Amino acid sequence: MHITVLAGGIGGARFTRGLLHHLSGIGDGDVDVTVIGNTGDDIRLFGLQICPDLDTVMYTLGNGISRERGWGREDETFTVKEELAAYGVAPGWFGLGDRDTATHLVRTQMLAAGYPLSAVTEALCARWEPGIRLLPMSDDRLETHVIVDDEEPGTRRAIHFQEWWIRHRAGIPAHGFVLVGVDEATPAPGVIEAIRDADVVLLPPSNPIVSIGTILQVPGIREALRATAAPVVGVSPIIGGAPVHGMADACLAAVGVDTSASAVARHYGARRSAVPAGADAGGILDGWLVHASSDSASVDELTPLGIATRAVPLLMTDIEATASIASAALDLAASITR
Ligand code: FO1
Repeated sequence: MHITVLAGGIGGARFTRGLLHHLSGIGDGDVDVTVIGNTGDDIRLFGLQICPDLDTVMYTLGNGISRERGWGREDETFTVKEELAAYGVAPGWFGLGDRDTATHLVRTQMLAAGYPLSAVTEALCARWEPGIRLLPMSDDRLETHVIVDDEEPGTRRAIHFQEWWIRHRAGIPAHGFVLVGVDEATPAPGVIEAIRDADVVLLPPSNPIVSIGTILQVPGIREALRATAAPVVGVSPIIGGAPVHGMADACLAAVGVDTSASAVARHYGARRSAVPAGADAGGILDGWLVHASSDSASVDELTPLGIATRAVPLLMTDIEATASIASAALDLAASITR
């Protein structure tokens, strides 16, 4: 059985860890999991190519993640960062860890030698053994930039997503997001096949705009999701009107989507309508999990739209709770017939 997961950073990594725990718990050895990772968060800093969401998935599943931060390495130090600051080298707001820097050095060196990002990611995963196949959404260089107000009233400028996210804590209004490089980008090798040949496609509670939404912008990926024979089931990142982690509400507001479990599902859109049954509805979702019981009303709202919806506890408080969510997503997928 092939399961394909489209993941961003912390939420996607935690969900996938629970999915693997569930699969090992039911002794389902003949299941393989492919994670298609978001690379829109990538940033070139101090000459290093940094891939936050790929590294967060790799470190989380490889047990090297900082449990406290959810990103970067356990037992981390920041001496290089301090020394760069002593030289007055900007930017000072990015948390560049020393152990993490080794990952960026290997990646940058391999990219410079001509290896594509997918080969680099495979090489890095050889050390971490995440238990999944981790594919970047594209081998092409892509960056999410955020449109914010400039000094002059009425003027705007673009800043890198990481500056908006880390330096500004998503606290300055975003007027939109631009995926720089997207027009020339193609999916990385294996990405389309992983969606086409999947038995189930899962959308974990990652940021629907700047993580999963970014993956969907790579030419060919949305089309592959709409065409796959696999049921596509998502997990709401919004519980009771608020994101549990991160700042998805600021991202949703930027694109005019309400911060609710229902609004996110409608944003993804139903793949097939309920009436007339099976007609193309233009979206990518077949199933959706919402939090019981704060969002149970979404079930009656979304089901008539063609999105099979169930309410289950969605707080990923520990690996057992997360495994239960993954199990519920797989059960929902199994109940969805083509
Ligand atoms: N997130 C922060 O809030 N502060 C940081 O200083 C920071 C540094 C960082 C370094 C490497 C890395 O892989 C991730 C890092 N993150 C940091 C998370 C990063 O901003 C991710 O893009 C977000 O978590 C969104 O997925």
